Amino acid sequence: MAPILLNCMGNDHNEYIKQQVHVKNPNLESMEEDVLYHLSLSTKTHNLPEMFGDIKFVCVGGSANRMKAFSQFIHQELKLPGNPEEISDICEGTDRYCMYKVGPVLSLSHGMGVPSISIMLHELIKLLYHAQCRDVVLFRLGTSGGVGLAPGTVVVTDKAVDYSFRPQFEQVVLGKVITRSTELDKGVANELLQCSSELQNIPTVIGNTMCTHDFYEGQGRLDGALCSFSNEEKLDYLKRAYEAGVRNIEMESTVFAAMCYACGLKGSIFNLLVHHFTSRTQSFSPLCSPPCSGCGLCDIAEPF
Ligand code: R2B
Repeated sequence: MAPILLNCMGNDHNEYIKQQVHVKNPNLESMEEDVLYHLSLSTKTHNLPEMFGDIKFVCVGGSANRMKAFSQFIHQELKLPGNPEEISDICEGTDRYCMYKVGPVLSLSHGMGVPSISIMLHELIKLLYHAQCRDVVLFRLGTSGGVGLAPGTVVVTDKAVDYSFRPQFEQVVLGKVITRSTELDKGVANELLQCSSELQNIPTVIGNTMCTHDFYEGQGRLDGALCSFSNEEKLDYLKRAYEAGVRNIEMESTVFAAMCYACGLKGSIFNLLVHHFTSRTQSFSPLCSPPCSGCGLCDIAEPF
């Protein structure tokens, strides 16, 4: 048990426990050292409570450059002292992920796809636990493809769903499939929607986000190195996804939601749509907001 907990007495005890970051692994208690290998940090070589104990918001996104730019933006927004250009990468000992801390905000990259974000999340959640962080909210700020929505729209995720539109994440553990809930924090999602209503020119909707394990065939694209279906079959699948409430497709949401939920963290996801899926062959369209009707793709971004 973290030493700080031993001092916690009285009526606030339950609230205190609720706000803590939980890990669901009894083995961690007896380990002399926990090496957060892909973050290039360790409980022996770094004072994690001192470095990270004040973290309240963790923002994760796929690209290293984008998360650096985001941390510089937050630095300016929070009017922190120092030069935002000089913010350094805490994980510079590894080139797997990057991490920037600006006041109470941590900004991390997670790469592409479930395996990549899952490794980062294991180590991030242990980091928050070792640092004795409390009352932390995690956001995934992603890019994705829209279903029946124009590029430039932001989708705040209601439910993160799998390829069959089910709100669950399947993990293979010791050869068996374990199913975990992908419930996200409704309060944070509503706050995000509320904030977006105050921003002009950024249409924002709430909807289900489908997570796939592949960018090409897995998302019904016709332009990968392999394609085992027709355009009609693709459109039929997208139509069924739309009817099940899916408004965008990406590659990380279900494991993000499942790990946040299992560890008692408030998790929320919002994705900018950089393209949509109703085009005949192309994966990408320019980011047209409002729809330009000149790129040949925007005009078919209507709901089915
Ligand atoms: C969105 O963009 C990436 C694929 O281009 C992937 O990480 C995702 O979810």
